[in-house]
Amino acid sequence: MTGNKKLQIWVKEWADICQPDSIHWCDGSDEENQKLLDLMVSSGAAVRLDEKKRPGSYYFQSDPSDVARVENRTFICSAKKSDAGPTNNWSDPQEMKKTLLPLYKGSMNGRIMYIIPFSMGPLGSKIAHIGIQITDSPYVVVNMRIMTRMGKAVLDILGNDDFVPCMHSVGAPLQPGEKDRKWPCAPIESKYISHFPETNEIWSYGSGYGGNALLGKKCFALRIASSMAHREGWLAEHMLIMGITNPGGVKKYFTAAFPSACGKTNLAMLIPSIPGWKVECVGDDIAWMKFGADGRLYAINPEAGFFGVAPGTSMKTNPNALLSCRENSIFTNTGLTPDGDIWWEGIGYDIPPGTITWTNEDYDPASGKPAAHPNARFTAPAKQCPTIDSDWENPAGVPISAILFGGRRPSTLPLVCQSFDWNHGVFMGSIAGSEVTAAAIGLKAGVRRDPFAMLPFCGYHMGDYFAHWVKIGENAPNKSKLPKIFNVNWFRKNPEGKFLWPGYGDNIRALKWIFERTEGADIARETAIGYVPGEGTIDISGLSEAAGNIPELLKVDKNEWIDELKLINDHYASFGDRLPEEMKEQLQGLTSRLENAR
Ligand code: SAT
Ligand code: MN
Repeated sequence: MTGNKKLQIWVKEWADICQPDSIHWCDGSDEENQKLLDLMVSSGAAVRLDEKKRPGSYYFQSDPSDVARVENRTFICSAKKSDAGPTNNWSDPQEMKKTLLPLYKGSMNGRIMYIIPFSMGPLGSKIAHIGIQITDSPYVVVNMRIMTRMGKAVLDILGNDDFVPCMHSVGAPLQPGEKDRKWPCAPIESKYISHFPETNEIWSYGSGYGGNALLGKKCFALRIASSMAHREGWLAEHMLIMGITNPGGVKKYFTAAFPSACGKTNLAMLIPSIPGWKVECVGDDIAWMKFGADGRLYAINPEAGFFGVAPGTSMKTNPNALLSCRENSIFTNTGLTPDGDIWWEGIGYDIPPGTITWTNEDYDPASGKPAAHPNARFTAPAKQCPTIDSDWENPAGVPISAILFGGRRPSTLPLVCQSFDWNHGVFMGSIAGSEVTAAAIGLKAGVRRDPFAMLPFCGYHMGDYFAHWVKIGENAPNKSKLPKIFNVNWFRKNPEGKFLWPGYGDNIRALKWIFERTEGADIARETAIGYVPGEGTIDISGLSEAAGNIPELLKVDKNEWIDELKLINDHYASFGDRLPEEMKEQLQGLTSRLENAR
């Protein structure tokens, strides 16, 4: 319990509305965790995995209607619609609360209301923030225990201070005597993932899955935190944080933002293919950054775990991710093998006979249905990552030397390119995106812009967000100490549609060039779009086939860029008068540099 008056009142108010059978304040202990897991095993919601194969780990299957974040049911409820901007679903805050209150009324009948105190970031860090989540899902509690620092210690640190209230219900009250479902949730049309950025509140209803329900992650650490950061002058970003050490023992930290399906977790846990280089992981998804007393930008990973996409993760593609979930982990919507282990497509070995699919059916290759849902996830403690950085819990954060943006671009964007300056780097972030095929998104094919990889995660107007990044550069205590900004593209293809770059561990070759550029090395060639590697400056030692592709990978094609300008103009038009002058100037600058280019 707590002496915090605001917290006491808040919990009482919600208990009166949701009418749970009882209230449980989570202390975060091993005993509590085990009790909840045992409870879910005995109710049939969870399967305990084999103690030898997967110690301390559990398996869940969600409802087939509740398998991912629901962007069309995610709302930013600012007083003015214009403050949510063109990239968010908006609803009036009062209207949204009027819609939701009747849904929450009695929504916890027959259930326990759990109170989860959690810290995003190392306990006591000046960059960290505390949230309290109310939930009626024990699955959420055991996941939040991995993904955040959770429990009594957080209440002790909170004292009488303020916190971010995160309200969650799966929206499936039980009648007296009614048997619970394996994965309770509400139908899609009554799911609401609502954010009130002006009052720092989150109201989530109807879903038990991932970012819809583990409210510390996308809802707090990105949507609410980005608007707090906007007001307070810091950065809350959808970025991995990695440490990179050269053979001489010099260590630097980079952050990187990529749209989904670009291998962000793989990059965070990369195993370098060049001898002597070392990459360590601070975080794989979110970075909170503030200037330190020395004028450098410092980043913390607000999370304590990985909520990673399982399919495609193998000892070949990402051994460190696979090793991170070797024990004490939670698996959701993977396949379940007869010997009590998990399996998914792309795990690197054949499916054991008798495997059960995520929909709880016998796996049948003839059906064409996968064993694991494509968005199946592992929840694993970050400290179990073999390459976790020794400073990953440093409350001061780690000093950032470079910021990377990227996307899947089969053409146009070179392997790596450095911005001319901070605002040009902000421009690079603002036009980031991936080229998608029509089938993949059910929309028209083309470049899907995902500025700063924040499209579904920015809690306010995206144009104001660009302006905020410009302001961070302007107000930097020491401009020469700002991180350098780069764009990378691992996905360039030849005209036959074959990837030119091997990716994975060989991405260290681009990271090495970036590392050297942050030290001012004279290894760049100036082009209309920025600095690209000069001839012979990408380390190709031990790189067989792809070495011959380097000229193509570094090509800046004027005609492709003239086409790109049209697309950028369309993209920018959507931000109307909130597009900062500085970004218009960047676009103009690029246009005239291209016109003058040979
Ligand atoms: O489900 S989450 O939002 O936590 C993960 C993701 O969609 O990237
Ligand atoms: Mn993410």
